[in-house]
Amino acid sequence: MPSYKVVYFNSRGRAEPIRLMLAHVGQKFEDVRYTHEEWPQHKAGAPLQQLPYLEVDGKAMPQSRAVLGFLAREYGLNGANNEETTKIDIIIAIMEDLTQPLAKIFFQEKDPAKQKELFAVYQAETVPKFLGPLEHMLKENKGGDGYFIGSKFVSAVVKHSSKMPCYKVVHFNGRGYAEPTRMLLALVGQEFEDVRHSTADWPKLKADVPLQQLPYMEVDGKIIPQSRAMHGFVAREFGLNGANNEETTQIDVVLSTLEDIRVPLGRILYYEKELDEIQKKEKLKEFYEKTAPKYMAGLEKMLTDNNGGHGFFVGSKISRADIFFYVVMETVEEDELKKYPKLSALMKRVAEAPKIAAYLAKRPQTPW
Ligand SMILES: N[C@@H](CCC(=O)N[C@@H](CS)C(=O)NCC(=O)O)C(=O)O
Repeated sequence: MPSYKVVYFNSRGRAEPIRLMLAHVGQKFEDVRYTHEEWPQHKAGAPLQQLPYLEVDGKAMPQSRAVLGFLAREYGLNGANNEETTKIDIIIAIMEDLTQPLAKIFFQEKDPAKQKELFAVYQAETVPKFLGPLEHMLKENKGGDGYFIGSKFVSAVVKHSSKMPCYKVVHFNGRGYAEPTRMLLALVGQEFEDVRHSTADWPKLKADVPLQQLPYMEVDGKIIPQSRAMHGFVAREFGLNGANNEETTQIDVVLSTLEDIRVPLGRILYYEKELDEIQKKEKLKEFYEKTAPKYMAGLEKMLTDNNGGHGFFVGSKISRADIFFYVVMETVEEDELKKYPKLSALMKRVAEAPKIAAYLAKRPQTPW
């Protein structure tokens, strides 16, 4: 019997889905909870210097989403086929879109009156935008009287036909959230229609788009929203998501670590519109000094741990992890990436893979 230990603070937070999953499957675990006073003395020894992590027989696994995926696959709770797994990924991504703005409202905004105002907008606009489609997805399975995914689940996402599937990727005219999916399709030689909406057209299109946001993908006319669910679907479909649970989990760890870089960087570069050029520069300096190094060093180590870092993140061929890495590093400053020799060399290896090189040579040049 493997021994499990969940390490986190004394709260629900990012550890609770992991604890609930272990409780649900009846797997005993040690529930380690650090106080905020204790944390500094444990931080350096924690993988990626953050919590939560799971220890399985003494081996530490970081990134809550990767841990949850690992357990779900281990206990058969991650869908019975690619369509079900994709639906699960869509639901998890919706829950993230639903909860992410709350951090900004309650942790970043210090003025209580402003908090109240932002929360009212959140309840009036964000909550229905995501809960409406979730209710619909639940009802699609046994009228909504069971769970999101069930034994009689008929895929609402994609139905396979015997002919070549027809792919369409819909986004704005930028790389952004759609680029990992476009690059994976290019890598496997699967043609796709590359639909790019202008921001000028967006207000009149928005109401008819799934979850009122871009990107989304169409496969044989069936819709897959949420970028991570999109590239997950493609990666599983074409065998680029790891050869076993260990490899798939390692890919998830890499993806989540890259998200820990991409999200705060994207916020500074694109979303915090109130920042002037000087403030932006200061924030970027702080990001590159304080936030990026632990994740970049963590990635360099993950790469080095596989074949000495001379190949790819997982196994012996390019996977979804390397493609996502390439896309995120396109927004990281070149001089910062140069500090990590193995990662820099991987960037080059991915760019030089023949199908990727052909795709990069012909894709539209856009600022983001
Ligand atoms: N979690 C979603 C986030 C998608 C998202 O934030 N999309 C933005 C563009 S990058 C959008 O559609 N913004 C336009 C709007 O909300 O009106 C994903 O990964 O696909």
